[in-house]
Amino acid sequence: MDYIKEKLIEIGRPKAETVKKLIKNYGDKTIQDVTLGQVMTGMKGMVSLLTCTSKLDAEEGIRFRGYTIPQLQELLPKIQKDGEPLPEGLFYLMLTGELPTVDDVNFISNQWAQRAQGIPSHVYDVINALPKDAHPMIQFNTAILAMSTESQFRKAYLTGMDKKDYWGPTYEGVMDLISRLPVIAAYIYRRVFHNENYIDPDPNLDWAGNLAHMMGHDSDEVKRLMRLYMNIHSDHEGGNVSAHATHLVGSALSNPYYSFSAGMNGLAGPLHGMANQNVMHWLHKMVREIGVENPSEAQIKEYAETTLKKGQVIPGYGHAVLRKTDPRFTVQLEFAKKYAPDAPLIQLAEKVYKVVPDILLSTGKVKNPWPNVDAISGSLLSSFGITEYPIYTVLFGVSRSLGVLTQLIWDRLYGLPLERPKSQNLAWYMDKVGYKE
Ligand code: CMX
Repeated sequence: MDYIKEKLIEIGRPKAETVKKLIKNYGDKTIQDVTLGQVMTGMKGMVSLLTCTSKLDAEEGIRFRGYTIPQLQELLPKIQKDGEPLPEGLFYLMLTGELPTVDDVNFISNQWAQRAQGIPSHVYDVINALPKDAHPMIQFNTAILAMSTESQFRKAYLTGMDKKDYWGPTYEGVMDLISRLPVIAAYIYRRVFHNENYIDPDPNLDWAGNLAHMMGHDSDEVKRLMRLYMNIHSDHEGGNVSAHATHLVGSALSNPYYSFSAGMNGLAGPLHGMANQNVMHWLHKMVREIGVENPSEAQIKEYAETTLKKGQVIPGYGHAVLRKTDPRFTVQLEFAKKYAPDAPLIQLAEKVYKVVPDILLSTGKVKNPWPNVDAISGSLLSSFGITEYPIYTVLFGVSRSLGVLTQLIWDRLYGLPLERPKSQNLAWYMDKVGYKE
């Protein structure tokens, strides 16, 4: 058993005991009143999930195990002193709650490099059977499901194991799956956009650096950008669609591949991870329709207002929880200013940022008019040469595996049961609040 698993037993067992005692001794305590509005508007703010990896504050943004993004940029191990932290370190932090040492990060990097070699050949056959113009998220999700033939959890479950040990093969499956996602993502990228001209992994590179390398973007800057991208998209508490879907499906003891694939199907929605691609469509359509490369603020305003008049959303803006500019937006803008200060797409994204919040506020209904992570991520990737927009949500998905699959390991460590909320019909709700037609 590796030392991380030993650590998880040490940390996880007492926590599982606490969960049991909470249910037994305090299970009938009311923790929150639920309003009809909450139920009917996507359960916003309804406390109903147990997640330890990260916490989202409406004003401040995300904290991973208590640390903000700027704090982690200082505290997590990096390759270059002025570089971005290695996502391996963030994974270790989310999993154990402790800041990693350089040795911890190297251990995970090596583990992932070794495990990445185990992708069975049928996974590539399955991808190759799909048309090349199938959206990369279709290819990505299909590959994830195809990899579930390797599920260690499924095999262990069939042998008949003790419930409290389920987390062990879940951990193994998660480590396998995370290690293989960059290889799959790069394979799809090269298949669709680079004439099937594939690039082997470099065993000396870290997980995110290798992804950039296998995609064919080998510069130091793109590797740094990929580390940043993989960190900031990794986790956003438990209630976002990709995390919640992974957790929900996992609660049926579906293996990590099934569970993660469910999360990725959610990520592929335009209100969630697909927004990064849609932002680029929106920007390019704007430039095309206005007819100039560098539209003025007045022209952007008019275009944004037309989008709203058509009953469409402005992608990259708004959030179900956040009520301020997303710190994941800010950190990307800072990166762009440092490494690509003159990139036209970044300047355009900044101009949109000046104009769009006021327009959204003026609707009187948008609760958060500020940019989210997707408002700039595509402009940034594009400015560094990754111009093929349909791959952006796949990259988001590779990153998201770090958080949601850590949450899945913790679901098993806590011993959480099958999720099964109660549903009611419309008449029940009308009756409950005394509504009369
Ligand atoms: N453009 C136009 N209208 C918007 C809007 C936007 N960017 N954001 C919210 N609204 C609208 C909603 O559609 C809703 O309209 P109706 O009352 O007519 O249905 C109203 O404002 C209230 O919505 P809200 O409570 O402010 O927002 P929600 O919590 O329901 O939705 C989100 C949040 C992200 C889905 C929404 O802001 C949105 O659609 N944004 C654009 C898509 C996007 O960027 N998604 C990525 C989010 C981050 C991620 O997961 O990656």
